Amino acid sequence: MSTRAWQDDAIREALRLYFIMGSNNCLPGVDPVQVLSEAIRGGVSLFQFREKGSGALVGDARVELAWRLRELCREHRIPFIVNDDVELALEVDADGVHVGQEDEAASTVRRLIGDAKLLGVSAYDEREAETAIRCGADYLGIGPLFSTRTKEDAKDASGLDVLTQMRELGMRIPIVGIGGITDGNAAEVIRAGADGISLISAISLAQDPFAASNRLRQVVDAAFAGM
Ligand code: 3NM
Repeated sequence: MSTRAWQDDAIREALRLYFIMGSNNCLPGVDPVQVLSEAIRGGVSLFQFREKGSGALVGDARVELAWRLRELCREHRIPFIVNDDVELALEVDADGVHVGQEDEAASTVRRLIGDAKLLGVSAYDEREAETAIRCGADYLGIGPLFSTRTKEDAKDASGLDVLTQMRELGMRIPIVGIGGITDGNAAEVIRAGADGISLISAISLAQDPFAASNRLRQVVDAAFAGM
């Protein structure tokens, strides 16, 4: 029997509007703490700290930002996930870790974080998804579904068929779509079989992160209500 602390239904609920951000994803001069605060107010249901790529903070500044965002999530009872850094996740007592295919192996991360924390794994296709499930993933991030300019080494967009096929194959694991998701395509992602949408720029680069996340949340909730 699984001893995992997180049940699938709670994970699905948390995945609805999954916001990912690092300081380098924000508009120049904008404070990431302010962006996350507005985004939570607008309806974000989970946050992933991804301080990665050109211009990312390093060392103490990175850890300090992680603490501030972690505290904000705790205050609002939003799960806080760290991208690809088990040590940081344990230091700030994050709710989980998310790894991609090029990061530390999912099975290793599961061993290091134990069963009390969430493990998210990125996958591009059914084969990667099956491997991630075997390695102990609690949920999958499937993408890029649409083209994205935010991830420097992103693969070509897969389109939505990959989600439909995973569900047809009987994969019941909680899934969040990623890559190029906006309020214009979010509903299709849900209808194709995802439990939620994860995104960076649609909120982090918005002039009004509250309005952007509020609109995205409404689109997702309406898509579920119509199914
Ligand atoms: N991972 P935006 S795509 C962080 O396909 C990330 O695994 C991806 O940013 C993957 O919402 C991506 O701005 C970037 O397109 C998502």
